[in-house]
Amino acid sequence: MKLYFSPGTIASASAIALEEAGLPYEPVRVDFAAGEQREEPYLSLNPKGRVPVLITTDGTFTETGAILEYIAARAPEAGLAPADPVAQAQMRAAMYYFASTMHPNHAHGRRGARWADDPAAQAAMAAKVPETMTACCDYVENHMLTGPFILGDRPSVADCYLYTISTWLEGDSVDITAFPKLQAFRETMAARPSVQAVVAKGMIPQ
Ligand SMILES: N[C@@H](CCC(=O)N[C@@H](CS)C(=O)NCC(=O)O)C(=O)O
Repeated sequence: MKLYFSPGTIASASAIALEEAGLPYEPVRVDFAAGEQREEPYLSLNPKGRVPVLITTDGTFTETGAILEYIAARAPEAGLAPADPVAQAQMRAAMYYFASTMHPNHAHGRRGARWADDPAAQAAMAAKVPETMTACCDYVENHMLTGPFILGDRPSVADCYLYTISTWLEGDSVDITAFPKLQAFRETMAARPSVQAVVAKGMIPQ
């Protein structure tokens, strides 16, 4: 498999899951500074101009939640997605929340041009990020982290997603010390060999 990534992005979630699953992959860096994600040949891989892209023998996949579920299904022995439908729905609820709410809130900080041309409007969106991301952390702390992990005692691909987003919090001016469960979760995940391997590959800047 090939995983297209840029350091510090949501693509790290898929890399962590691949490491957890024990599936070999080649990380391929996309140079955001050079705008490679918005040009050919990258646009032929992902017309959305975003990372991640996962190329597999089954096809080419985009969207973090879909990639994570594909990885979990490819390595059932790793137990990265539950068989129980209730736990599955809980895991998906977390991932949909990250994709539809928490990640877009973060993106309002540096990617405001997606939503407004007016520099003042972009600055207003960026100024709101600490507040909206803090509200998301409050939700995660009090309603999502039911144990050390999202599903309680056992890690799932949703935790790979949350860990990656949690690495953005200082940059978003969120005071993580206000969220002890989330802080403990981040420390637990950072100590896992999967995360350490992804850091060693330069995908999560330290
Ligand atoms: N819904 C997509 C979002 C992917 C996304 O927005 N990726 C960002 C990096 S975190 C990106 O590629 N941005 C490049 C750009 O905006 O030019 C997913 O979850 O995979």
